This record gives sequence, C-alpha cells and structure tokens, in this order.
Amino acid sequence: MAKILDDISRTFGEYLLLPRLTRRDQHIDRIDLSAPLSRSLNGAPGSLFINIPIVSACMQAVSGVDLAVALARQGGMSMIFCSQSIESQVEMVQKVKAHKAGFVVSGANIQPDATLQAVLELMTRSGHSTIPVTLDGSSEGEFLGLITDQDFWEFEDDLQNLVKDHMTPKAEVIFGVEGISLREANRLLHRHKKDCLPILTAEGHLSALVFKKDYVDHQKHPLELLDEGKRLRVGAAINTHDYQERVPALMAAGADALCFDSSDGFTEFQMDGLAWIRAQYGSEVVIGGGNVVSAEGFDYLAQSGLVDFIKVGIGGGSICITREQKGIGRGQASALLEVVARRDAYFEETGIYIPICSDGGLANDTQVVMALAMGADFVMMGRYFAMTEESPTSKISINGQMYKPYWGEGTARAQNWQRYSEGMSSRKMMFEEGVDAFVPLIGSASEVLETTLHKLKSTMMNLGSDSLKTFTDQAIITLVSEQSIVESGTSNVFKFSGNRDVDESDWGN
Ligand code: MZP
Repeated sequence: MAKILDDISRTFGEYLLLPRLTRRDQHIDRIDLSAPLSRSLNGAPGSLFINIPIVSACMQAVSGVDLAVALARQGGMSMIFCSQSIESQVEMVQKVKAHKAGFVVSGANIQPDATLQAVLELMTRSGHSTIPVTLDGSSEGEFLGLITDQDFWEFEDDLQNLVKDHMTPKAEVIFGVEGISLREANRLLHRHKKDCLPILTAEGHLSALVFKKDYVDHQKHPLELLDEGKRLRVGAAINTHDYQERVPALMAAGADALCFDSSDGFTEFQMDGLAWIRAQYGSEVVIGGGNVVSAEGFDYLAQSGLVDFIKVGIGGGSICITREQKGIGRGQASALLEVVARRDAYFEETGIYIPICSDGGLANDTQVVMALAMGADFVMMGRYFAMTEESPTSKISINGQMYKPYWGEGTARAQNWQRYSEGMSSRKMMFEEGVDAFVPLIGSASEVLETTLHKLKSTMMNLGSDSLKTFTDQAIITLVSEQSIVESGTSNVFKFSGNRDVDESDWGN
C-alpha cells in the first residue's frame, strides 16, 4: 500500500520568524549576504560563491544576456537557458563574459546627414540623450562626433537641419583609445567634467562608450560578481539529452557553473549526465543537480559525490501546472525543510556541505527571506526577473499598464525550439506542464533587488544575524494558524485605494 506522510505539504506563507536579540554593534551595511554555490569539505570554503543569495531561473523568458549582466553586477548569477541551440546558448555566455564592466557598445548611433528630427526620434526610442555620429550610422563606423540633447533646441531649431551642422565634431570631443583601462577612462571623464567618453579604435572607428553614470552605479554596487580575470560570472543550464555536446561548448565559452534544468532530478538520466561531466572535467566544473523535494532525492544525488549544489522544488513555480497535470510535487516549505534537515545530517556524517537552492514559487520578498531562514543557501527565481526591464522579452501595453510575457519551460512555446533548430520532432509533446502568461513590468533588476535585499538585511538585523549562515542557525520559526494569517494583514482600519483628494502634507501630522 502507498505510504501516506503524517505532515501536510506546507508553503512559506504558513510560517513566521520570531525576533532574537538585535545587538548594538550590528549595522545593516556590514551584513554579509554571500552564499556558496559549490560543495565544500570540513568547513573549508568552496570554490565558488555568489555575493547575494539569488540566481535567475533557467528560462527563455528570464535569463538572457542583459539580465545576466545586470544580475552579476549586483552580485548574483543568471543561469542562461538551455532550451535553445548549443550555438545560441554559447553565444549568450560569450557575450556576458565579453561584457567589459563600464565599456558599453553604443546602442543608438546616427549618420551625419540625418536630420535633427531623426535624432529626436532616436533619442525617444532608445532613451539615450548622447548619440555618437558615425559615417555609416553603425556602432563600429568611423567616428565623426557626438550629438546630445544640449546641441539643439527642439522648439527653436529647424528640425530639418542636419546632424553635421549641430554635432560636436571629433576634433573637439574628448575620447579614449581602445586598450585604455576603465580606471583611466573614468579619470578622463572626471578631469574633463564629461558624462560620456567614446572609445575609438586605432583607426578612428567607434568601439565603445564609457559613462559617468556607470561609474557612479559601480561605486554604489561594489558586490559585482567577477571571475579571476575580472569578467562577470554567468551560469548555464544543461539537459539530460545533449550534454556530451553542450557541456564542452559551454565550458569553452567560459561558463562559471552548470545547472541541470529538470523538474525531476531524481533520475538515472541525471546521474549519467553528472558522471559523464565529472569524468571529463573533474573538480574544474561547478554543477547543480535537481530538482528534488525529499530527503531520498537529496541522498540519491548527494551520495554520488558528483554534485555541487542541489535545487529543491517541484510544482511551485508561478507558471507551473505540474502538480495539476501529473499529481507530483510538494509544498515548497515542506520540501525545503526536509531536504535541509537531511543536508545538515549528511554534513554531520561526512563533513561534506552541499548548498541548497530553493527554486520557484517565491511570491514576494517575505518568502525569499523565509526560504533563506529555513536553510536554503540561495534562491532561484523566474517571475521576479521576468518582470524587470532586463528580461529578454519585449514590453507590451495592456489597458495602459506595461507588461512582459512570461512562460514556463514546460510549455509548447518553450519546447518548440528543438523543432525549429534541430529538426528534433520525434519526442512529441503530449501535454504541457507550464502556462504562457503576462507579468507586470516593475522596473530594473537593480531597483527590485535593492528593495528585496534591504528587507532581507532588515529581518537579519531583527534576528541578530551578520551572515546568512548565522541567520539560519538563529532562526526560530513558528507555524501560524489561519486566524494568525488574517491578523498579519491590516485589521480594523480603512485603507485608501486609488486617488486620494488629500493634501500629502496632511500625512503624518
Ligand atoms: P517562479 O520563480 O516563476 O515562481 O518559478 C520559476 C521556476 O519554475 C523555475 O526555476 C523552474 O524550476 C520552474 N519552471 C519553469 N518552467 C516550468 C514549467 O513550465 C516550471 N512548468 O515549473
């Protein structure tokens, strides 16, 4: 007969943390949010850490080049999706690795014979106020000058005038030559009181731009996740079908970590993949396995000695219908608590520490905090990043509100890449495990992360924790009744919604 568990499947929203002693010497700016991505032995540090405990999901609608760059700049890491051809995934990894922090390929350029009207339209379309002028209007063309919104007045100048008559010509532009270090480029910006420095090749062609605002941004975000060569770090998803071709290509491209993208990692297929990759690359490669939702699943992957980190979660993803379609999965909090308990016992038994990633179903910042308090070393999120400017999809306006498309990897839309790129139509899709949806656009990755990380650090202060390790060790968590959940919201007050005809200055008086 089937075994029935005593406990029911629980979600993060059913728990609360109890405050512990907050010390006078604690400071929010000194809290360490770094998290391990690789396994370690007897308390020695592992080979790979992230500076904030957040990675982005292995999904087409989430982890493209722009998000990977934005997230690594904040200290986290993206897992570039594998539901695409090996060549295009490799190209994405290469683009992230080639991204020179501070050096930006110019996205909006114009020819000297274009009109001011065309410049205006380009500025509106691109959101840029400084436009390089190149002979052929491309980002690599011969550099002729710069035109900015200070060089003409929209309502005073004739917009049919030509760019060449208003631009600052090359002879008057301060520029750097390719090979210049970022530090030197920033010094030039500072010395000449400029906002933008074009970088030219020895032949005088445009190569990149360096902006003062990026320097300021870097100073504000010192947690950038860099490899030994000062390149941004990026991870890549892999599958159990083509790893013998995909992994060597990704390793050659410089991927910093690999991660099996599978809703169920408790399989011999994944074990075969892990064994093959380890045999080829030894400890040179960091590999994540999963997903699992039980101590049994954890043991299967951990005891092989092949895996660096293990992802937990089946069916909790915001676009996931695996539980409805197949009847498998587990409440994310129950799954995480059981796997973390087994991981800790395994560490006691063997001295081997395996980081745990809580993957999917995190509906808000509080749940991120709870997952980390419950012992996840880091979290993986899809919806959260799909909603940002940097996700790879195009914005769309619905009833005046901006949205972005977001779809699961288990949808026909995501799975169709094989048919288009490799003619692999033999594995016919019988049913979908995900849905195709829209999510509101909420801002840039740096803006949303700033809020999330601030809330996390604030809760860590409440628990008297200076690091994520002490956060978990000090966490006392209580299960709450349905009535407590009601009590957690506002109660017996009238909340304003929509526009208020009240002078803001009245508030707080
Ligand atoms: P979320 O952050 O949007 O709630 O969940 C993202 C996670 O959902 C992914 O990391 C992955 O584990 C899972 N996922 C992705 N596609 C599907 C699907 O189509 C899915 N069912 O469950």
